[in-house]
Amino acid sequence: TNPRAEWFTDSRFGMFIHWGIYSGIEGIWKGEKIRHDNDYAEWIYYRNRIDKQEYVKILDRFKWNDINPEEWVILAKKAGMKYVTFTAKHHDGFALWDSKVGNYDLGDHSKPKRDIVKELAEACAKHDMKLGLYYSHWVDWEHPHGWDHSREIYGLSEDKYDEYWQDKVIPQMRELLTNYGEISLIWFDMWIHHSEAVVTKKQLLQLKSLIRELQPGCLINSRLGLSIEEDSDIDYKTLLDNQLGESKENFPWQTPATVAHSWGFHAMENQWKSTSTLLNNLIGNVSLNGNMMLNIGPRANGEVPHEIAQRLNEMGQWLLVNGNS
Ligand code: FUL
Repeated sequence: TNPRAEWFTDSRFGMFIHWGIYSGIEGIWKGEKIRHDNDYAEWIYYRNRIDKQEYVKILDRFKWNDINPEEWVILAKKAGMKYVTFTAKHHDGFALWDSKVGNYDLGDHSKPKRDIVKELAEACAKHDMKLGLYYSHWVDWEHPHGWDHSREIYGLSEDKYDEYWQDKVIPQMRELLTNYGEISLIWFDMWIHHSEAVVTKKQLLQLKSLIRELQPGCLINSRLGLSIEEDSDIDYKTLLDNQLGESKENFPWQTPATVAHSWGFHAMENQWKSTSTLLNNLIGNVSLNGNMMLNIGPRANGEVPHEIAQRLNEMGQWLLVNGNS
């Protein structure tokens, strides 16, 4: 067993937070009729080939005074969750902290200047909550040499990709692991194996050693792109619902889950799971020694949709009576 991951296996229940520029678009771009298999709100920039300047301008509409990440942490606490994982950088490449790497980050595009990672880190410290960060390392739609499906068609050169890696991924991860106190886990997001991708094993190992060097206690998921079988130093597996058969093996694992469908806030959401379904999923995971990380997609003003808040509160009430701690 992996002593680093003990707290994680014991935690059982965490909160995933998808929030970014896309939250202000709410899932539909200029009357878009969804015809793609991927209709996630957080994929809208890519799906509609939105112009980068136009995309970042969405931030001008954000009501900065209303946004208070502490409310997300308080909700997590009430739900009985033990950690939160925030999308510091999603596939759109926009950094939701005050990054000195480039100028595609909240420090350069919010007035007054905001740093959501910092605010969240402070709220977590205050409420005794562990903080994890989602970082899209493999996919980056903003950087000219980052990976996306359409660029791949023209053939991405490994040299150019390495420029993206060394100029953006490594220095940004260094910032995240240096400036915000303890980071309990990183949730990388690469759903294919590195042998099928432009990213190399060498790059992934470089990223892993950076984390081990700066935050030796920080957990790393299998979506770094290296499997646990290949590298026993990976801390936990990311499993999807249809992979739960695998979960009986002896390693820490987690399934990420949504309350409805999209991860980012979507105005047309209509497939809300019931509280009892969500509780059943949680219990199912726990019975197989796993974790469930349930997602909230707050609106641009930070508000958590009431459908989600209600279910989380109900789960918390159930856990108060039936849970262990
Ligand atoms: C996927 C991403 O493509 C989705 O947008 C979302 O973040 C989900 C948790 O992981 O790989």
